[in-house]
Amino acid sequence: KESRAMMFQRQHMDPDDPSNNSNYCNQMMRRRLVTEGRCKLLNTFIHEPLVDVQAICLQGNVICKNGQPNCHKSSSRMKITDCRVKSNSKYPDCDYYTIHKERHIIVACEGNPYVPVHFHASV
Ligand code: PAP
Repeated sequence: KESRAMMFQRQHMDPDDPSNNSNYCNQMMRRRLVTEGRCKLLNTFIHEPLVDVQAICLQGNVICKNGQPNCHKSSSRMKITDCRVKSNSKYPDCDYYTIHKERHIIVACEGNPYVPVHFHASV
């Protein structure tokens, strides 16, 4: 069975540089099986080495929006791509805007080792 840590990597990690291709999100959301069952409204891919993203779990601790205490904010900005669904897209034909940003990111971490399991926000 896929662990929460593996699910985070599948849905959010892409250490390659941001793509020029405006179809990036349509392809990645499908390839990484993020659109199984519904068109997820917003999903973020992170273009940084996995070790640098895992290290966020040792960086600034913040309270998550749901009140849980296990959120952590990256001390540096990271290259990310936001995939935001177009309002006219109809499952299973999920159509996304591809939006590149450089932001601090907030992830929730769990377990031993303490690793990212949920992408919370970019700020
Ligand atoms: P996401 O990364 O796309 O946000 P999401 O399904 O919201 O995915 O979160 C992934 C897992 O992190 C969830 O576990 P589950 O798949 O077994 O349901 C969620 O419960 C877990 N999680 C851990 N800590 C938090 C937190 N502070 N806030 C939200 N989800 C959390």
